[in-house]
Amino acid sequence: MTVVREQFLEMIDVLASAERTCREVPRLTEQHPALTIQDAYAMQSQWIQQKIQQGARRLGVKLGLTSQAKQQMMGIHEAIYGYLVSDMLALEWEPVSRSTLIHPKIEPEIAFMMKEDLAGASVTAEDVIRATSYVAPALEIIDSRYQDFKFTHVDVVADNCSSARFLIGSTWIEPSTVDLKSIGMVMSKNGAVATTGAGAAVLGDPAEAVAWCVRKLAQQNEGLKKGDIVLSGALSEAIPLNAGDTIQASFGILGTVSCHCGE
Ligand code: OOG
Ligand code: MG
Repeated sequence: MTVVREQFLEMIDVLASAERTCREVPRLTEQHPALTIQDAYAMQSQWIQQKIQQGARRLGVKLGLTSQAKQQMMGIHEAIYGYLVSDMLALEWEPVSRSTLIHPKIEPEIAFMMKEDLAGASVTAEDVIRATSYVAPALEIIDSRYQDFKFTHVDVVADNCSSARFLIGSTWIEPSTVDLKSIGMVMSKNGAVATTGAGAAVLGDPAEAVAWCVRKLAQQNEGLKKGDIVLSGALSEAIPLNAGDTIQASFGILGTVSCHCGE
């Protein structure tokens, strides 16, 4: 049985209310096994439109499952993308409130700031570098709305790829001046090393990952916009985030970014 578009609204309501009330919900595919990946991207886009109508602003795009570590961790072997909106932006000097989240995890990423629109089915990593004003260190807090943080490919796409919050560090570098592949990363939690990674973990090159995303967006007649922030995907696995934790990710020449989690 195919899923009709009217049912999307009900499913979006389930996810939106899980987010609002900080309660996990069953995976959508349990009740709707016929949902396709196209349905999931359509639903994601409808959910974001709803957030924008309710006053949020589009801030950019995020990639997910771009590293082998993350694909293995989640058992999904393809990259995914979702959208970033203004109520997801968190600041380094303000604690992130644990009680506004369900079961958050945090992961290190490289952010791209776009200086021009970029769209098209044949965009390359070189095009991405040319269209980027700066790269910066970032942390993403993911918070799947699903029970036990477990999902299928279709479920996670519909859930806007588990997006919850993100923070951008203050070292901004022109991308042509760094080799993003060879950037090393160490993420620590409360002073102890938690994970390590490298730029090359992100589909071989974070710029390549962003190019993949632009080509994928082209299938929906979408693209990146001037001013967009793009999170290119985690460089390592994500770690649980609890009240009282201080997380710092250091990216060598790309600087550091930190996050404190409050009650
Ligand atoms: C999906 C989102 C993954 C990343 O950077 O790989 C992601 C998830 O693991 O919940 O944001
Ligand atoms: Mg991520």
